Amino acid sequence: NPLRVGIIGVGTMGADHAERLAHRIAGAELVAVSDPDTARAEQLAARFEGVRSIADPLHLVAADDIDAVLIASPGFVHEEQVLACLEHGRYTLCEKPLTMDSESSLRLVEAEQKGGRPLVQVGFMRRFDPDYVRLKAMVDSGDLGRMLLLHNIHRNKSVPDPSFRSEMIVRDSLVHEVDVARFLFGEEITEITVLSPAPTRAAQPGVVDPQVAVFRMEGGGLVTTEVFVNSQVGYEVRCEAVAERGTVTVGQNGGGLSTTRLSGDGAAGPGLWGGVVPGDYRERFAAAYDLEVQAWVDASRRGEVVGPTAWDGYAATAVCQAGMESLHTGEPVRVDLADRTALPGTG
Ligand code: ISE
Repeated sequence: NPLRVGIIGVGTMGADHAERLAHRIAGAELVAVSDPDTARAEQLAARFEGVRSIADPLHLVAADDIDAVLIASPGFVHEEQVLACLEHGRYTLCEKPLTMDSESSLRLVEAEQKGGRPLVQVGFMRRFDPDYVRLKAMVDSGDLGRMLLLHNIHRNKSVPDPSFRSEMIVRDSLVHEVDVARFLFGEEITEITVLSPAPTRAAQPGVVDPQVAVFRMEGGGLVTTEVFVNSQVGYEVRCEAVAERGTVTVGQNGGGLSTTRLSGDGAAGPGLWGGVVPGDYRERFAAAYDLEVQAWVDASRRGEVVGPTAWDGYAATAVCQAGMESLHTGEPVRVDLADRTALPGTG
């Protein structure tokens, strides 16, 4: 039987996922959507045959014909929605951030563990991006020796939402690099520093953009990240892993199509490269989102959870919370995670 899915939140990502589930994902059936903007939810539902709009997201979770829920609402409503999914035993794919602070994320980790079976996947789609997957395989193979450093660049053309202020850059954008660092190193982050360079005039007054973050890893590795959400140019996500015997880079030239060619000087001159920079994350990570949602559907139908877990969501939230503190002082802030072995159902 197909996995019967409901989507909560019909903003950019919710609508994108609806399209994906309805047309590109095997083994899933989009059944219902829910959003406080009921007119928008109804409009989206009307685009697909047999899909209904349910005003209250918690009613969607509880509906008899729902097996799994994709949560694409804003982070501040995630805790109650994920809890409802856990209570009703719904497989859940929750977009990042898992919740707004580490305490509430930890409550979800604990609630899931008390329920006795994993149900939550967090929407860190980079883990499904074929380029990041290749980079991880190369690092894990050990051919290049131990990984020492990661350098990330994360640029958005602009952010549409006026509420996207300095802290949100940490919580909504930097959080991806937090997960990438934990994923590639396979370790926790123990300290974060967020520095505030002079801001671009394209940012709203008072917003720190760009930002530069430094993470210290458990094993001593360091990660540097530039986040710049009003770069004006396009969506650029790059990651360079530096290991003892070489480096590997993802997303050179914006992660889009890239070309090399001769300069005007002909064969004697230097080579040039150029290409196209994708406009936004839906374009750059289209394959990652497809693979992520397909993996979620396949795993849910097998009664399993794959990919980033509630713990990964919690750890990322805890790092970002420390990052928001560092944003105000420029000083390093320690990240203290809960003792994983002391959680119910583990250790
Ligand atoms: C957005 O929420 C995302 O998740 C994108 O990947 C990120 O690049 C963007 O900055 C966020 O606003």
